[in-house]
Amino acid sequence: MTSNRLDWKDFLAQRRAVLDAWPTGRDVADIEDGLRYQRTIPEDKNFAKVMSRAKASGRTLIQPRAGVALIDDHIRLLRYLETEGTADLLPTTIDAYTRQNRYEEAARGIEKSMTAGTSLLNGFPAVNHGRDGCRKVTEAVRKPVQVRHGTPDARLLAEISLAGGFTSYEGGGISYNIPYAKKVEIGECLRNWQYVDRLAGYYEENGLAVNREPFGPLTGTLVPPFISHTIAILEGLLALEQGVKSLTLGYGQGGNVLQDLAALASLRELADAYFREAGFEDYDLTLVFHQWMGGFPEDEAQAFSVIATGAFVAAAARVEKTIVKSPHEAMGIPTKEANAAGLKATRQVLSMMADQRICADNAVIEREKDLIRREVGALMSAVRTASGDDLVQGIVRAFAGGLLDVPFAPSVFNRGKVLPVRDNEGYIRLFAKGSLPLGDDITSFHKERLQERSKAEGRPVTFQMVTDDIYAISKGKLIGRPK
Ligand code: 8ZB
Repeated sequence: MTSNRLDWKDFLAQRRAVLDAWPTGRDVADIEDGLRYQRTIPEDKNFAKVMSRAKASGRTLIQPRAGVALIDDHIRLLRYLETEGTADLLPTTIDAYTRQNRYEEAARGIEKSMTAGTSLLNGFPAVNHGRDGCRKVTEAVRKPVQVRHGTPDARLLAEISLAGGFTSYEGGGISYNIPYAKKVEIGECLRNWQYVDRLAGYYEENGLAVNREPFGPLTGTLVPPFISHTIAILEGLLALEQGVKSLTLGYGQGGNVLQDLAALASLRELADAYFREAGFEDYDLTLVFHQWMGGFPEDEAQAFSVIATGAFVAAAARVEKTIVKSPHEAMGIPTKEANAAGLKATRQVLSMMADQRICADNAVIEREKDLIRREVGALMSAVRTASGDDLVQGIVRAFAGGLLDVPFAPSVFNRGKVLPVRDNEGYIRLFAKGSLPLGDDITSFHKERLQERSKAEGRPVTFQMVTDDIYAISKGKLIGRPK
């Protein structure tokens, strides 16, 4: 798979239309202005540098999600999370209208929020607030700030974010489409994300480190590690092609501790191997572990326990960053206090674990790592075969043929034939593999493991079992056993 860097002339031609989509686009028309501004940001507020330092020192950093409609409220919220919550890294979570490029509606949301005196948007509408609104936010806090969203066409948001002083940008052409959108064509989305990565690459060429983080957990619903790993690696390759250097790949907690540890160890190893094989050497890879992304218990004490087990795995796996949940997860967007409580619960576990080495040699972890390696290998070579010389085309064809398939995703461009289910120890396995190009050795291993559970529960593996597993953690269990 050769490099397909977006041509600079094409980039600039696109750029005009991108910036015309909303009046605040005009404020970032001078691309050099964004570079000049980023040069004034101190190193310890640069997301890429701070992630890199965490890697060197073996520390796990904590980051919440947070975003409200109005600038001053958003600043108060972030300041609270960095002081009370002890957050190492800050987010700016973008509202749903902005994620869908519906800036008129975001504008009405801002107005209504001002009248109501409270946020009526589910995030920070960064495009509407524009470059200077973003600069106000990023200047008001001490920690690096990342834009977190879920936007299939995130080009204008990226322009405004980088010119606005954010030093990290979440998302990717698969991970912000397949789990988030129903009808966005994959090739078009990937090309729009090439633009985002090219923009980040341009900052890098000018000596300004911009961290990029594909969204690892995808649908957050029983996603087998090899599926999210393959997509993370593909999005990593696409980003590197465009000149991205600081790359954070993610994985969402599955719940079986050994599977999660194996997944995190193999994500690092496999990403490095595939990047190097593709000829990339000059990049800085870090990992993010997401605390449980599925349904949470409503009870706050129970929710804290889910948070703490995630924190334990993050520490044991020695990832550079963990995204923290709150005890309000089951209810929706947390109050600032609940958000800080999730951070502090996580901090406690990480601190107690800081000097411990947990993830040593372990035959089960090795077995799972080897399995993931073979599974990712099967998918990657299928995508490569489908690619010819163009990774974008390869990914489009792979989804069309079901060679890539994300469980429980809303996109019509995703086959949706893969069904995961837990085995008798809670490992996430495949009940239905759809058209995933996995060999018989792999599929029979999955089958055997599921037969064990079937026998233990005295019921066949059915869609009911899948449903039981989806709700199990919210009901206080890992595995959805019959009563
Ligand atoms: C895919 C991410 C879902 C998670 C949280 C949800 C959930 C979304 C906000 C937020 C704080 C926000 N989330 N929007 N958390 N402030 N504006 O993202 O609660 O955990």
